[in-house]
Amino acid sequence: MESLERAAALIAGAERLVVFTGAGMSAESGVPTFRDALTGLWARYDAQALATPEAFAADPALVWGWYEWRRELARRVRPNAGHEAIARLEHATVITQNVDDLHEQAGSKNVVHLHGSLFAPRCSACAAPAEQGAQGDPPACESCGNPVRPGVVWFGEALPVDALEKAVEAAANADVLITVGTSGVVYPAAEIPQVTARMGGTVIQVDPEPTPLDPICTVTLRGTAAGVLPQIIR
Ligand code: BV8
Ligand code: ZN
Repeated sequence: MESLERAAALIAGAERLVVFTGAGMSAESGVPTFRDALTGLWARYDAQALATPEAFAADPALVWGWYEWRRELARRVRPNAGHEAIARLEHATVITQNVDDLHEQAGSKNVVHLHGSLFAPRCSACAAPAEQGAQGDPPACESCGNPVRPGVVWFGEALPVDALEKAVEAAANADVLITVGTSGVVYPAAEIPQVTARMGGTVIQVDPEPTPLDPICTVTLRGTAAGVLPQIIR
């Protein structure tokens, strides 16, 4: 059976479906992936160096400015046909590494953010949620006066325990997991599809490039999120 047909049949027959997404999911909405060279003002920076507590401590205004730029971009873009196809899977658990809200904008209800969100800035000291759009580079916390930080998980930081637990449980119970647009190099997120495979579930991958997840995938579709997902999600 041709791969697209095989993937569509596996998805249609799935009882406990999980969709695991990375930056490639948002690429066709106009959001640069982590590995795309950072554009324009940020071209000379490396995302992995900027996305750390050390970078924020060294230069809060620079790191805050980068996230404000990404938040404004995320606010302007719209879900693509891939997000809309996933939103048709009403009972699926969507586990995303992305910090945009495109799955929610497309209508997905059960979205787990492993790496936080651009839309949840919080105080770097008392963790009080901060007003989006508060003035300052970065703004000062209204409760304790300390700097506000982006609400994302940086390299070297632990993932939110509740999100990780929910994701591992969903992946362990899944009979089918679709992994879309992730390079599968960042841990522990990259474990998620591997948990499904280890527990005997079927993994379907959608990515234009080879990834380290290839060996655990029953079906790999070499294409893009917006190009492939509407063909396999009926
Ligand atoms: C932790 C939020 C410990 C921030 C992100 C050495 C070996 C192994 C591990 C480590 C190591 N040294 C350090 C580590 C741990 C580290 C890690 O894994 N490092 C990697 C680089 C080796 N992990 C951590 O630090 C994690 N924390 O381990 O904490 C701990 C434990 C307890 C207590 C204290 C501490 C935290 C990691 C989270 C970092 N934050 N994002 C922000 O957004 O700014 S990670 C970020 O990059 C993304 O969220 C994503 O997870 C990751 C990779 O990005 P992808 O989504 O995969 O995107 P990428 O650009 O890489 O690839 C795009 C893919 O899409 C490609 O495959 C491409 O082909 C495809 N594509 C392109 N276009 C399309 C497409 N697909 C479909 N359609 C298209 N159109
Ligand atoms: Zn505070």
